[in-house]
Amino acid sequence: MLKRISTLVLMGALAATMSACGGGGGSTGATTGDSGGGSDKLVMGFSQVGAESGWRTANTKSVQDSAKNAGVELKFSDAQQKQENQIKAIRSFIQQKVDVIAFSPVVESGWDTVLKEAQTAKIPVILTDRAVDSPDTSLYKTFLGSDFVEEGKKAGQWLVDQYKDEKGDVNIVELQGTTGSAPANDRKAGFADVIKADPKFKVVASQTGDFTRAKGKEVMEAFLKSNADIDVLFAHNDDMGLGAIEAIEGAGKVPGKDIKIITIDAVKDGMQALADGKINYIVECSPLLGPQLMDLAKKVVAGETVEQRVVTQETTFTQEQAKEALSSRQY
Ligand code: GZL
Repeated sequence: MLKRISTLVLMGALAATMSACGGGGGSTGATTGDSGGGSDKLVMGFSQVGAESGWRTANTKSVQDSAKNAGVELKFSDAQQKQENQIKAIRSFIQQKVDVIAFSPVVESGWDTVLKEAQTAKIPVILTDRAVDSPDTSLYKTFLGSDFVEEGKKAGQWLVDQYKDEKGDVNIVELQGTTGSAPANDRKAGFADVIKADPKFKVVASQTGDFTRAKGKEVMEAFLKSNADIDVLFAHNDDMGLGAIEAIEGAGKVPGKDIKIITIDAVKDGMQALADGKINYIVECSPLLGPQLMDLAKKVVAGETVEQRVVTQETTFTQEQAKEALSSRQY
């Protein structure tokens, strides 16, 4: 009997040790991924915004493929664009004692409490893709993502250059990204900052399309009904621009000609529309953050100092450049 009890005690101790070392094992309900079971792999809890756009799908693939290539055990959670689901997932990662937490915050505000819980649990956090507006930058180790203000400025500058000889008003409608999100706030600000140079540029309507094709089409239909003379559409992502194209064609107008269209992302469908002349200019926003994320995670877990801000490199595309680039696009 004694032998049996001692064996059980030993097995219990072994199981406890295994679950502590890699944060493996245990189902959280909110996440998917390799159950692991205490391997010595680095364990990352990743909370993704959702699957709202082509960009997001490509970003998810980049993170998942990079985790596999880097030998990182990934616990992945899709929040369906709801902040409360991201907060639940982060709490679940804390309970599982993962080695590092990474997430793309769906909106900028409301993260301090849960990030403080991660800090108390001594689990480092990496922001990827989108930022938070907390003044306490000790709550995360680094922010890897694009400069959205710069993206908005590039979109505005193209418009200013295209219409430099225009004498009359240039009526612009704007499809904003998800309300409260960093890309929506910053792209809007960057664009407005550039076009304010000339009062002929008038934003006659601006509303969220939530980064989705369906909502972009719905809002553009409303814009077309309430504005007789639209010259330009600025859409914060390709997907809303593609939805708007359907609305513009449904109204008997020619996208890219009757209404010039500027979008941001440069996903394959957007680049195809640009090559076809239905979109006029795209500012790239790369979703391929996976490799850099895994590299940063390993450094952070090893206690190395990393830059507080890592800006992804990206470019812009005209119609001709899209025709050349299409065949080699990764997303
Ligand atoms: C930008 C990213 C945005 C994309 C959209 O980094 O957060 O969210 O521009 C996506 O396509 O939905």
